[in-house]
Amino acid sequence: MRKRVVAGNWKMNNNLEETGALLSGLKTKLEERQGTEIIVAPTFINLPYALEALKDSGIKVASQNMHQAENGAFTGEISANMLTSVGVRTVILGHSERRAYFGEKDEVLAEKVTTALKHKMQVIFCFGEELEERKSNNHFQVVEEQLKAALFHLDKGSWQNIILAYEPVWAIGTGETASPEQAQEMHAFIRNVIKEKFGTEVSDEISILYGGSVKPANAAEIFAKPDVDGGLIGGASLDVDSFAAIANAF
Ligand code: G2H
Repeated sequence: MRKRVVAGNWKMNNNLEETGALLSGLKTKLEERQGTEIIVAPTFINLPYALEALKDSGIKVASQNMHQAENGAFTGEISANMLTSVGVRTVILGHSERRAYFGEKDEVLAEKVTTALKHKMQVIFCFGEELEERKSNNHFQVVEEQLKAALFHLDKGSWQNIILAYEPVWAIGTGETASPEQAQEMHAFIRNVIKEKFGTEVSDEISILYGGSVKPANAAEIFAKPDVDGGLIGGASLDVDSFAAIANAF
């Protein structure tokens, strides 16, 4: 059976005190949760604190980004080695906000994926079409190209450390969610793209998360779809009860 994952992307939210409150709430509510991998991604500066707070809880801690280079003159950036040296083993790459506001292109994302895997990190790779691309019926092509450009250089073995997160840009932080049918249609397409390139061994095992305005009210019907293996949650992950309800929505 494929791994189910519910990951919270906190984005640029929560200072130290707020981080502490959220983590202790999550620990209490989710520690005993079986069968679903729970991941939270606080801001860089609070990662060591989060790791300590969640020690022995089974909840994983991810960073929201990292640089592709090993080290060097890249002011303000964080390397894979820095992350793993404090115990962070999961990284979100390719989020649409990184693509839109920080100019991250597929080529750079391919390098980031390679670097993360070299450091034995687990990658949550995000991608998805914009509204205009869906309106013009180009969404399948766009998604296939994003996958090809950033992930098709990998060998089969690398896929055990990849989680895919389909996030249609028009549904991110907008309150508008893809319908469960739209999510299923795209997830099945994605699985097939992976199957054609890497075979069923990889495509049957890869967890594909849906992201974009997931909340307690819509999580269960989205997660019920056969090719949806969980969610990447933004806004609703900032509230203990909402995130716990989503994690329990399978
Ligand atoms: C998409 C998602 C989390 P939200 O960015 O990655 O955010 O749930 O707020 O739409």
